[in-house]
Amino acid sequence: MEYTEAWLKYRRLSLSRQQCEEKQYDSLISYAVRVDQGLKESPCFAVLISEFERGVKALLGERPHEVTDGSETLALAVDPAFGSKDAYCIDFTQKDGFGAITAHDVNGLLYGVFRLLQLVATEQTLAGQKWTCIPSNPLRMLNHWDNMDGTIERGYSGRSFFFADDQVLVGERTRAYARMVASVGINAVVINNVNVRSAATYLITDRYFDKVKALSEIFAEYGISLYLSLNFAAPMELGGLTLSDPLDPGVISWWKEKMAEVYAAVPKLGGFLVKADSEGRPGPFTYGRDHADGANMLARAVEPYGGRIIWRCFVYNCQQDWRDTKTDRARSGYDNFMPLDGRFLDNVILQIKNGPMDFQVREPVHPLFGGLTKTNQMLEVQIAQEYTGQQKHVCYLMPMFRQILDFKTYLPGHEDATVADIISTRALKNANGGIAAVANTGNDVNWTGHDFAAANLFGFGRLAFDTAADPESIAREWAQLTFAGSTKEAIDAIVDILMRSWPAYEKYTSPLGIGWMVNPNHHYGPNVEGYEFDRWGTYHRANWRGIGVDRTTKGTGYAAQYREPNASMYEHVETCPEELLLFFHFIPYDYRLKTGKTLIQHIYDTHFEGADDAAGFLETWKKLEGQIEDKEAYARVLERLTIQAASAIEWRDRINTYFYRRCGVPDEKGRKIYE
Ligand code: GCV
Repeated sequence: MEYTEAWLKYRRLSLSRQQCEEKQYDSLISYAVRVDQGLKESPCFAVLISEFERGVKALLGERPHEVTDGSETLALAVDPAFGSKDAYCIDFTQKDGFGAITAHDVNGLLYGVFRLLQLVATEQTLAGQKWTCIPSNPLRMLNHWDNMDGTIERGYSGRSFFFADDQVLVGERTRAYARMVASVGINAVVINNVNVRSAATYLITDRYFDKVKALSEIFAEYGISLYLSLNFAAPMELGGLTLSDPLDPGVISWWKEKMAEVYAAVPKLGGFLVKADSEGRPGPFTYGRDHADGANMLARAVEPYGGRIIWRCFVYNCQQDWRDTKTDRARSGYDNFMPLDGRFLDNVILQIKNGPMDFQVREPVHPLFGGLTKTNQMLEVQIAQEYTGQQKHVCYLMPMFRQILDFKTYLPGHEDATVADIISTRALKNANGGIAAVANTGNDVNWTGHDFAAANLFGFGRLAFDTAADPESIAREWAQLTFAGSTKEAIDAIVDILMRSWPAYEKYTSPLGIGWMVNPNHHYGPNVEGYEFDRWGTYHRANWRGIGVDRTTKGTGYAAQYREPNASMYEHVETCPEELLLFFHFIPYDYRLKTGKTLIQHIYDTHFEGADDAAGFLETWKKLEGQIEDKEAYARVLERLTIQAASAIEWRDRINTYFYRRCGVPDEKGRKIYE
């Protein structure tokens, strides 16, 4: 087996005929299609019918047949009057024994089919039930950081299945991938790393057009638009120009011609993702231009083809001096982009990381959300677990993402607007918006290295489609689908581990929002001062008195970037949420938290608790031996949980020892802390 079917196993149900009838599964067997002839020719239509037939056959043992004489028990219909783009409704309430999936468009029907199959695979009763699903976000995107040599930047699941040896790969796995991510509503995919170097710069040349086009066509069958990451210096590297100045007429016409060529060869291309002036990548700053100049120049070039430019706001000074306590990396996104609000064209979307630093286990929400009022915005999260255990540790991220999406921004004129309201375009009524995740897949047999990391891929799709979805329900559905055939006790235990995994990881790693206590470069494992004296702007400032970064008006002033009342909330120690206390304030070790514990005791306690939690996950899993149907998956998870339990002990001891040595305060409970 080269790869698993992840949550698309469709294991044959072991229900009696009567049970199937009670749940109304018998109505899936004869279906009619109510879709205009023109739409039937769309690339997605054949796929959705074959998915439907294949899924029902696998689950119920009988292949459904299409009827045209009005005798159907299920209707698959497209009705443009229903909902909005990609919306669908699964309705089993209308008349006895009859059901329907009605969708706004063919893509919506595909999502409806996948969802119906997932409902059946998890043995939900259809009779009398209705599911109306209108996507929260226009763009639901995965960003792969795959390099053309086959490596993956921050990849923890093997090598790329999009590239090897500077070639684009198009094969069975491409289709299996598209099918898998479409089944949870993903509609856009960037296949190459945002750090565009060497061969990847040539993806927009005829060296690769055939393969890129083939990929875009497979994706289109699953309702997915293909995007590419772009090298801002391409006019120099490909075109032989002496500069890439976005206001230079020669550069402007080079891009215009280039895009005409690209879209003639790959007409289905959705657009481009751009990392500019960040971590050594080229950008408009070199020419004294700003990011609106850069993004708009590209946006004009792709506009005739309906293309979009997704422009990242991860722009900061990565040559900082640790002695400088005024420059604050956290401020940089806002400082660079807030003055440009309103200057970006309609087909530009700013892609903003969830927090102001870089995907730490806990960060405040980026202040550009709620700051910007006239700009299309996308949220960028990371399911590749760069700083959250690298898919060796289980860390289910949907509870974190829900907190981010639910954060109240106090956007002027929309006092209740959350991040979800902004990116969905509900609050700003913008043309474009959505959510992107840095993807966690590779060519490992289970796609994601850790089998449990697939819950983040599945969950991201679900949450992107419905930002109000409940993380625990998502986890349960994923576990039931992926571990079909396992005992109920096993499914309950998996859900319990997933739901406790982010808090556990947070407990045994860096405390109260401070982040960054990892080994430099690869970012795995504890190293309390690994980034303390480096150039990356990632300091915790621990000394013998306390720890934390003063980001109040007396410090770097970062807290003031938020809208009120968030700015005041973060400014004051008393109102700052404690999980972010050290992100915003320097706190002495003897400071008493709301629990009554001192800061130092809190650090000791959480580190003992977190390591115990990780040990508990392993114990639970060991007890489930024989209850997980897929023996290979059982063994793989066992191996990862063993690694995690050992690593959590290393984290616990290093962090506790570091702080004990700093302040000399013993643990109140007298547990072993190494000298
Ligand atoms: C793709 C962090 C990561 C880099 C990544 C960068 C980004 O710095 O460590 O690997 O580069 O973020 O998001 O551009």
